Amino acid sequence: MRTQVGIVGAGPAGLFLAHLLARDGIDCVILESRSRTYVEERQRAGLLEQGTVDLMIELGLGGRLQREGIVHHGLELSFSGERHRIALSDLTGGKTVTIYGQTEVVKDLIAARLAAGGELLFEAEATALEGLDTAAPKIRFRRGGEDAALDCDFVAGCDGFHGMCRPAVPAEALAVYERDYPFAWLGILTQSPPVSPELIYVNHERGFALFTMRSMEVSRLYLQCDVHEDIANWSDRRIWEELHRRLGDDSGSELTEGAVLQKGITPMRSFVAAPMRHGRLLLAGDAAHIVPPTGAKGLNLAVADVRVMARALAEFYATGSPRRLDLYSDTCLKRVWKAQHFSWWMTSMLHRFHDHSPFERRVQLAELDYVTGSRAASTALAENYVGLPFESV
Ligand code: RFL
Ligand code: PHB
Repeated sequence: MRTQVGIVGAGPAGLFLAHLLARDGIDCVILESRSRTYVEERQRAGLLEQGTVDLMIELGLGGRLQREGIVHHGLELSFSGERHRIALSDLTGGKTVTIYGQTEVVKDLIAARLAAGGELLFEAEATALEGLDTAAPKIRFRRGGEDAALDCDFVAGCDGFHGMCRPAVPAEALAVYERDYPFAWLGILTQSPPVSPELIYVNHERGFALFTMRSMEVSRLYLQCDVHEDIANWSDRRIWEELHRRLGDDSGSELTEGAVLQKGITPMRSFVAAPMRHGRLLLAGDAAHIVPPTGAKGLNLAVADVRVMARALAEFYATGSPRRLDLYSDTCLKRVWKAQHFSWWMTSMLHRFHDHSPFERRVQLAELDYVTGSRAASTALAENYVGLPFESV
């Protein structure tokens, strides 16, 4: 089997890349280790930056997004028992964010890719990369119990944090920067209307909470919990009680309870591997970097990476020039590090740290008071949250 760009992984990075390449007439094949249903049902992100929404529309993939996505013009920060609104649109010259589940993005991209006759192989697990230092790399993969190989010009490593592409780079060629947090998020998906039309981020004595949504009928709710927490210790009753408490919903009338459709625990991590290119292997999305979800940046960063990658590959195939490919890693990392800073900052400002002294706790609350009280500080939060402009190269 042969193609121009062999893509490992059908998450947001791999799928957006395939659509961008197809638009430029570049041939690609996606190998995905999981089944189509598994990939489409995996509960993850929910918040799209304006630039991600614009790209879906530009690629002709925005039909359902424009009908079903929920456009948000602001968010709320809750601390010391009070809620404060950050007017995202007013502070950013009219920019918005859109609630549309990653599950829905992935479904739309897969359906459109298959309808266009794109090669997207499910249950095809990449097992080894060869010849990354040559102009003819090869991806070995396993499908239906058989070993096979995909010959290509470039390998796009879009296989997420636990994938095999990043480990295929010799350790001495990769610098790793990371930070683990001493807490995790317990997330539930529930058949109940959102508490409020806008997202509420809560800094509470008992820990962080986030009230978000997937539609006007389905909510997505998160609680800060211990990093070693066992989900078996969290009955639905205990989860609802904790959510009411952190929301300050003493009467129980604000947050409507509903059937819990899904629940799980996500560890929090900041991670960057650099450079994002090794020979003919280009890494993108979670394969190269992870942010804690507090800033809602993971999916959006994956999309920003593959925009840069597709443009570089298009220039290479059109002119033979490797100029943009040579700039790929540095261009992406500029945005990645700003998103790292923002995600770390939001995480630090909004969570309870058990090793914080009373002094550090008061400084944290003072920061929240400043961010919500100062137009300059609110603007800094807002412009990062809606998404920084794309770098032009
Ligand atoms: P993905 O989505 O992990 O996709 C990688 C794909 O590669 C496949 N794969 C392989 N395929 C073939 N061969 C192999 N050897 C393979 N190994 C792996 C995997 O099966 C998978 O299908 O990475 P990608 O494309 O880089 O996308 C990244 C995003 O999924 C991730 O950053 C976001 O979900 C993060 N995130 C959020 N991002 C946002 O922008 N906004 C949010 O609101 C937001 N909220 C979240 C989040 C992530 C969360 N969790 C669960 C980590 C909330 C949560 C709770
Ligand atoms: C979500 O809707 O799942 C979501 C929204 C905002 C975040 C994280 C997750 O910061």
